[in-house]
Amino acid sequence: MIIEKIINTRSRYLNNIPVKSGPVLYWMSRDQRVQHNWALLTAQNIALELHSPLIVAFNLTPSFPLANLRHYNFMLTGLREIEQDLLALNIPLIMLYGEPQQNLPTYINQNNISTVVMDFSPLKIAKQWKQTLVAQTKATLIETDAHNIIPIWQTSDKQEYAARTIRPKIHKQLPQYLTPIPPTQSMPSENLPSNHQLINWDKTYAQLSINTQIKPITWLTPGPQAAQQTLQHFLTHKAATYATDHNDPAKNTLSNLSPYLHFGHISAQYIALQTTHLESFFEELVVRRELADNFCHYNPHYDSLAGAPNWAQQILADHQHDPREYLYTQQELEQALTHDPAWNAAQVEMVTTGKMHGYMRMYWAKKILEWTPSPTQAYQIAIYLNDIYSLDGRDPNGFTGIAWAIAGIHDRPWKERPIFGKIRYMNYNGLKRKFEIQRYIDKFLPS
Ligand code: FAD
Ligand code: FO1
Repeated sequence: MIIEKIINTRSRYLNNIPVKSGPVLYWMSRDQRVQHNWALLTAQNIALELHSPLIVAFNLTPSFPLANLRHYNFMLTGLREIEQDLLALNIPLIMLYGEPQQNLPTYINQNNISTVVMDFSPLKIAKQWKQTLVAQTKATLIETDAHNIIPIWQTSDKQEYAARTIRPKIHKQLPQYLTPIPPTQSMPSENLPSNHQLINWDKTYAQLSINTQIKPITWLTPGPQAAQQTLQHFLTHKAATYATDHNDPAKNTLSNLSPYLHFGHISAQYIALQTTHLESFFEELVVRRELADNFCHYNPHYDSLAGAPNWAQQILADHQHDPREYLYTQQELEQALTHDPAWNAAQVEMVTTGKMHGYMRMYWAKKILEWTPSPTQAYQIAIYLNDIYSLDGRDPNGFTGIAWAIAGIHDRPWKERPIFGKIRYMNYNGLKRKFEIQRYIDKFLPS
């Protein structure tokens, strides 16, 4: 298989150093799994073609924004499983600790790595990590989008206006990209150096200096195996009622796959191949999710009001000084001390379980806009609370969901009203009219 065929349209060069023989490194970051991982497959195919060693490295940084013990526990438990999955294929997993800007160039140069494959992330932090590498190494650098079914740069070369504009671009290319994913194979036994040291996980945990106030969750088991089981459970018990019930917070029909998708424990393409018949689920998993990556990739202000469309920024500014009937501080919101039991229940759900029902997330964020002094503060508070408590937080879906709720990203202008301007409005009566919202409230608030 010639190299050019391996580096197909799911990958792109980040520098113009031609591939040459020598150790191949897959720097695993966003897509933390061994099977159904296009970045690992790209690295493996290059290594096999060049009869070179294949190594996988994960750089553990204690400073991932707003991450704490709840997230690191989920992620590290998954990585322990991944180390075993790689060993079974004679592939070593190397754990680097600290800042990747220092660690990766050093590791690459000290081990004469000739090719580095990285998975794709649209977030600024990942782009900064990679920019440092491009400047500091002589290795060939390749980026593979292992997260999206259609590589972000293939779907569209610009920020899309809404789901309705990206949907046809996605559906047109699905026949080419929504294909079965080849298995990650076993490497020759000599690929695993005889002196390879397993990761000391106790030491890894011990050296993590992170916020430990927010406790890990126990209702969801981390890792690729549990992700598969969660998918099967969804397909067996929930898929049939997803279309009618997925917006109903009083019902339990969501897949609970978002923490696994966020940490890459499961491939969206693998899920999509099994859910093409579930139209509304497929729409969320493929169109909405890949629209979020599109927004974060092409809009550097995805995490602030500056990223909103001009009509929204203008209208929110016009209503900035409208009287607010209710005003809450970040602490009051964090402690679910508002006058609204449905909002408080959603906040308690997120704090206690690490996951808030998708429909309530829309309501939750919109009320933060209504009950804080300015849209800028609303943005900051929504991102902060979503990202310190949600297992699936710190994710393009989160930045995009908050931008949709507060600043009308991917939405249209609605009838003008106080505070919201023309941003879509949601209220408690709507919840009462549509759902048995009291059942949701009773689940999370003491009666
Ligand atoms: P399911 O309904 O079972 O959906 C399956 C998958 O489809 C999800 O895992 C996700 O990958 C995708 N999906 C579903 N709804 C959306 C959506 N609206 N936008 C993009 N992708 C979607 N999602 C996160 O992953 N992390 C977040 O931090 C996050 N924050 C949000 C904040 C706000 C204010 C809003 C309005 C939405 C947010 N979402 C976020 C999107 C959505 O609510 C979650 O992806 C979904 O509820 C995750 O639960 P699930 O996997 O059980 O959902
Ligand atoms: N990715 C890493 O490569 N190293 C980390 O230490 C790391 C920590 C982390 C903590 C919380 C979280 O939600 C994600 C985290 N990630 C980490 C994964 C992250 O999604 C990917 O790094 C992406 O590339 C960034 O978008």
